[in-house]
Amino acid sequence: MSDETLSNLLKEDRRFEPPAELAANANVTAEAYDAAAADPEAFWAEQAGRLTWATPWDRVLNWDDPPFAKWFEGGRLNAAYNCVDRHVEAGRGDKVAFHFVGEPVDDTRDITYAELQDLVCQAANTLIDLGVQTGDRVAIYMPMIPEAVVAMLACARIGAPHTVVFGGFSSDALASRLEDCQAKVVVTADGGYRRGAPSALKPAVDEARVKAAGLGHTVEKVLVVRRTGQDLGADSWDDAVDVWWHESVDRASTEHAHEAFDAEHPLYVMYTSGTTGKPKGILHTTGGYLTGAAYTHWAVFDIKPDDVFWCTADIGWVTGHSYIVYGPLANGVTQVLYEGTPDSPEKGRWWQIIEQQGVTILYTAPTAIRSFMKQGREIPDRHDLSSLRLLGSVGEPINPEAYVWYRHVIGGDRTPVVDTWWQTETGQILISPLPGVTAGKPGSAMVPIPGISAAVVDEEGREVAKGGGGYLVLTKPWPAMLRTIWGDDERYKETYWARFEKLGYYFAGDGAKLDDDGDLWVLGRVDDVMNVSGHRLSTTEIESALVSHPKVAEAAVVGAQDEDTGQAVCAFVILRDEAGDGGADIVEELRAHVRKEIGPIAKPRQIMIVPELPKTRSGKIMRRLLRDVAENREVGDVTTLADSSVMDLISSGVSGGR
Ligand code: 6R9
Repeated sequence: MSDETLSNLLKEDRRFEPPAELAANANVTAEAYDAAAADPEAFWAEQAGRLTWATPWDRVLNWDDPPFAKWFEGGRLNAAYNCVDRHVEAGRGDKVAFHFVGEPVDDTRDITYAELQDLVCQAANTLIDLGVQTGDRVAIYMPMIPEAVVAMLACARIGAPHTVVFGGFSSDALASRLEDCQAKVVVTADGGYRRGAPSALKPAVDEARVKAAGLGHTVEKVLVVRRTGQDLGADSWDDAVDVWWHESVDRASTEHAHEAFDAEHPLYVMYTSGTTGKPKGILHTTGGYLTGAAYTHWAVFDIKPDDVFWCTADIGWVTGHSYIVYGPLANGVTQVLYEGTPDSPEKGRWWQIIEQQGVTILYTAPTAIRSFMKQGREIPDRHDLSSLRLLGSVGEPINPEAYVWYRHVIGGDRTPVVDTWWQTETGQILISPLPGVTAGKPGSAMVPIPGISAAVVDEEGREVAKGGGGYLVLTKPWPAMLRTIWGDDERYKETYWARFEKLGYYFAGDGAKLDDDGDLWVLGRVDDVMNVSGHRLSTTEIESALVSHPKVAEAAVVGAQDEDTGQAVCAFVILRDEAGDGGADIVEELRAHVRKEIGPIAKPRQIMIVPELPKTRSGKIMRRLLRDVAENREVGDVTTLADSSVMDLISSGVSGGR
């Protein structure tokens, strides 16, 4: 990308200074940046000291054979011990680890660290009874219930890498993952609750087991939590394979002597979709990953002992791994774990939970924020949200308007917003404001956190000047980085390291821009950049321009082939509830608005008003499917959509036009 590229940088001049009290007591101050930059390895070694090691490491980083990193070489530790037992040993066993809030109202339960320790030991003993040995893989396919966390920690405790698969994924998706990582055991539930009704999970595991067998892989045992008690059908139980959790884990011993594993012992495999071909199994290991997750959770969220932290991600997404399970538990905090959706049984459910549980830090995704904007501020306004002191965002670039709304309506203008950039592959937050240091700028992820080296570079890997745009790269290894793609070192090198091989940079696949202050704006995946009459335009920028219009709640922009201009801008727009149908001239009004905000070149050729947008479970818009609609093609594979009926709604109901 050249400098002319993405030249329509958002003109954002709003700044939000850290609140004085937060700044005065912040975990991290501005000095941390220089200290870490002077000696990153010493910095990360200091952070690794947050953990309890059975054997100290000999070498902080072994980068002799790039891109294969070894962090804390020679060190040994147990991740589950670090997340649970050591807090109990330190006399904090009575502290609540999770305020669990089930989907059925009133289905709540508190689990202390001491109780969590018992549960994890029991589950570890059961997994061992089922034949799981250190190094075996265990798949977890569950709703958002405490047993999902317990299962993950039990795996970590015995050194059996877990692979968590979204409960919303199909049996095909599950089968291919079971086969790819050769999972020996699956932990699941009869079902979970979704919008007030039980929704079965176990039948999908049965199907996946048959499909995996067809691919030549045998799953030996399935451990089943009884969550909904729903009828699973007569032939859904195979005594040779299926084991009830309440008949095994609940009866198992609460004593389990943990063992320390090598710092590079595999902790988990998390599948993430590639642009082509089969999903990539991202491998994370133990010592470096836990260091990165624990430090960033403490630093970016300014964690204090009395905080009540709520990360709304699903456990089947990397955000749930790093910021529900490993980071927060390593730091011994109290969290909310919520099973349900934001708007069931009523639209204010999240705000009610914040009020009831006294949540102090909320970490969620822009897609959720935009859907609350769509519903209007009256709903959160009915609740007392004054316990909140910090807000976080992850998953996509946050549109400046959504950022300001989040800060103002949810945070009462008291709370900093940390826009955190990272990936499944990076394991930990890498680029983010620090709440006690950074003056926040709506829409910008700001600068790399201490200890991280990132850059925006051109095609040749040269750093762009301030005001320029290009590719986001990481120029030095970091502790929670992926170690490889499970079973495919070549694909690992090819996907992440080949693009800037000579320079040894990690290619993140995101486009970014540096503004005149040197702050970073992530513009989305590089394949989301369009070329209109030779001008490079970012989908994110046009989407943010649309969202800044008072009638618009949400927008997705794609480039569709166009005979005249190469690509043309096509926008799909959801209106705010209070805007009704937007009025007869809504399409022209919005086209004019984009023209005014960015320039004539960005004016959409087509705007379609739609009721919903296709999204993955982690809230990312699947633009590939919208491109199919914009180019009048049959819509492609929808198996990773959170709600696969959305595409029918869009295809049948598109209105508006040129
Ligand atoms: C944690 C997570 C990674 C991709 C990443 C980027 C996008 C995530 C972002 C963001 C702009 C942010 N992304 N956070 N873009 N600003 N704060 O989302 O992991 O599911 O692997 O997605 O998400 O495009 O490359 P993952």
